[in-house]
Amino acid sequence: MRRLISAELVSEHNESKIEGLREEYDALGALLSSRGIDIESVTSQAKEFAVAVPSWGTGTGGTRFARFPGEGEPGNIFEKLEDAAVINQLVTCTPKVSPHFPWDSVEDMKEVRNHADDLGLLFDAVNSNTFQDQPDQKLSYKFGSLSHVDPGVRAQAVEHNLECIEQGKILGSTSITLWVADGSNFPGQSHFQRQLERYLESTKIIYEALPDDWQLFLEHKMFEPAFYSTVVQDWGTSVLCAMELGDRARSLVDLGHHAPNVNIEMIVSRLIQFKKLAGFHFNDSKYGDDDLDSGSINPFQLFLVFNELVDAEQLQRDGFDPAYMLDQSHNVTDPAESLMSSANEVLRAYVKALLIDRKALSHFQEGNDALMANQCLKSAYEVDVTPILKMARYQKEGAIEPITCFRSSMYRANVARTRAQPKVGGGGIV
Ligand SMILES: [Mn+2]
Repeated sequence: MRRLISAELVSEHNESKIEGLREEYDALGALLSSRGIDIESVTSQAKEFAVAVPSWGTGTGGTRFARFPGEGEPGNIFEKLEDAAVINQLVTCTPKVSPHFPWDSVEDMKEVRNHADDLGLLFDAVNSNTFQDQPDQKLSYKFGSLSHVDPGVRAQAVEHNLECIEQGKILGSTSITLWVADGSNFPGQSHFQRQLERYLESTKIIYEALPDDWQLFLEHKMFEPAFYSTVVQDWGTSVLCAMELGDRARSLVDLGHHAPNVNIEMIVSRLIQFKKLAGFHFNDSKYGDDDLDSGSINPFQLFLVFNELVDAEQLQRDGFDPAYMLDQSHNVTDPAESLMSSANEVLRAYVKALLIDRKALSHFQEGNDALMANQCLKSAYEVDVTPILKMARYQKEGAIEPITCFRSSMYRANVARTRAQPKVGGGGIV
């Protein structure tokens, strides 16, 4: 496996930190032991955790107003994979990349697979794009794609999804995520029911074309780019469509795609209960779909989501196998640093959820002891698990402090010398 940051640099970084880390780790080990928790077992679970990186997240995102790309950003799928490999080398929990087509399409997708193999990366869900027009495209998606009133546009959008599956097969993916921008901007513009019927009709063709070991993930989003209505606007519509399609269709939860203050952890619980949880697009949000870095605004909510996930994992719920991915728009940071920080925050939420005393929690729940039940959750949330995250990375030959190590490697400045100048300008919401 090719490493883009020298192993010597990473081990020098670790050498300077390991002594302090051992002390912190032992102190935390003693605290956890007093609660009946074996730190080594938690660390080994942390080492197994993985969250995928979106290929598009390796570049600067943007808003409707502007995009401010940084020097040395990746300009194609090969460079995106290189950045993803650096991220995984340092954080050790992001071994998969989720590609987006046609952005990541090349003549011979086998070359992409080989490049990823060489870098020690695998592929997560493939993503189709029917929310913008491509230069050589026959019909426009201005008024929708899979639910468009024109059967020709719907057929074109279906065809694109089938091509995405073919490309995904070459890459070794086993799922496709559908997010469509279809909706309306004016009351009266679209007939809600007929629009959803057309969406389902198109989606059924995609579902039928899935290889036997593939799943179809349906991603809902409340608003944007359509600002009055969206065809798959919430988890209710998403799960109804998934139920209509069949067992291999499930609902994907993007944390930013809900109204403010929605109880997302409860949605997660419902989807688990009915075997309809596809997985996640992790990010954070303050007002709407802000696409902010995971754990940067509301880390407690992220913890509560993982409380549900760990509960299902420990109960070994039938059919529970969610796909974890980051989906953020990095506007003011180096995308690699944001992705490293976010992978760490998602892992942190998972590890904290592992510390919850579920027997005690259940006891308080059954006894209607609301206050103690809440304190039981909080006592896990309040533990600083940083030493476990660091030790998990150290034991997997990653970096104890990934962002510090990344900066000292000068990776970005080095690739900026050979990569094409980034394009400045227009909006770039993805
Ligand atoms: Mn998403």
